[in-house]
Amino acid sequence: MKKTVSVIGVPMDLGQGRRGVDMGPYAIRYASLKERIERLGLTVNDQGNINVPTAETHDIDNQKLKYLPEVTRVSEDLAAKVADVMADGHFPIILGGDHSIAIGSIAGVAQHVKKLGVIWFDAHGDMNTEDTTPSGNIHGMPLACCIGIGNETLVNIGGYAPKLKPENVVIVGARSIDPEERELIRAHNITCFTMHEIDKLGIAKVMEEAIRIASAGTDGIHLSLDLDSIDPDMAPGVGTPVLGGVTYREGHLAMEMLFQSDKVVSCDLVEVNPILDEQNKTARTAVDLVCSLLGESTM
Ligand code: HAR
Ligand code: MN
Ligand code: MN
Ligand code: MN
Repeated sequence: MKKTVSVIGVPMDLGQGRRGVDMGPYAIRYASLKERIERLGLTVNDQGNINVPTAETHDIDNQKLKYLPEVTRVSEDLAAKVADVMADGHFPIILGGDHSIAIGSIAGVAQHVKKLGVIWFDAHGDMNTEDTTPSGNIHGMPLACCIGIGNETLVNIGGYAPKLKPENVVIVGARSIDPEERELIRAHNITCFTMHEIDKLGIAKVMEEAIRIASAGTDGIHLSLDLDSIDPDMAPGVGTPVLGGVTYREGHLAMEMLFQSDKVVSCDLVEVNPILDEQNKTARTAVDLVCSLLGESTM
């Protein structure tokens, strides 16, 4: 585990349709992110926020890729910032914002860890492209972009593509996948552990497999943690809650196993929407989970 954590906020709400997710970075900081991580003996370097344009000051020109120029600009800025802190030897924690920010964060991480695995903790697959999207919301597309499919501009953020090999990508916690998105997940041979597999095999077995697949032939794992993976009882403050999610304890065991693997090099905490939340519960869940990822509850 690296000794310095760099926190980068991305108040992005242009990748989806509901107001408030741009306040996610503030809500997560308010839930004592820095203090909690410092208690683990790590140094926390808060790098502030990436500048994100205000939705009201821009028009939507493309209904299949809403706010594409704005999302592109933020993704490039974020990729550069993440690459910078990785070059300093830090562990980046990127605070969303909606999940479209993973296009930029993974572009930055994969510049340093060229053979990168990803564990995508999410109720959704985020594997749509401009041709399959039912909404035009870019937060439903970031995983596709990272494996090199979809809009060319988004695929080439950071000036290179693809960022990931599908064989090192694992989705965990899925329970809401669009029909054409499912076809893409299958066609690209991405491993997807839905809630069905978690129920049947148990989270320990699922994570053991997920870590094995994301580690095979790679030099590190990026965790992209969408808080809607967690059941709405502990994570109600998300734009697209889906019943029947990962429980609080399953989430913690998953994070603890990732810590013990010693493979994780970076992580995203995304989709926290304080307007939809109950007394900042979702941000507190996010902080609890990231502390387990960084070694809190193991001996
Ligand atoms: N699959 C749907 C779409 O593409 C919904 C995506 C949902 N969103 C997220 N991302 N919260 O995980 O629009
Ligand atoms: Mn530094
Ligand atoms: Mn997502
Ligand atoms: Mn999701």
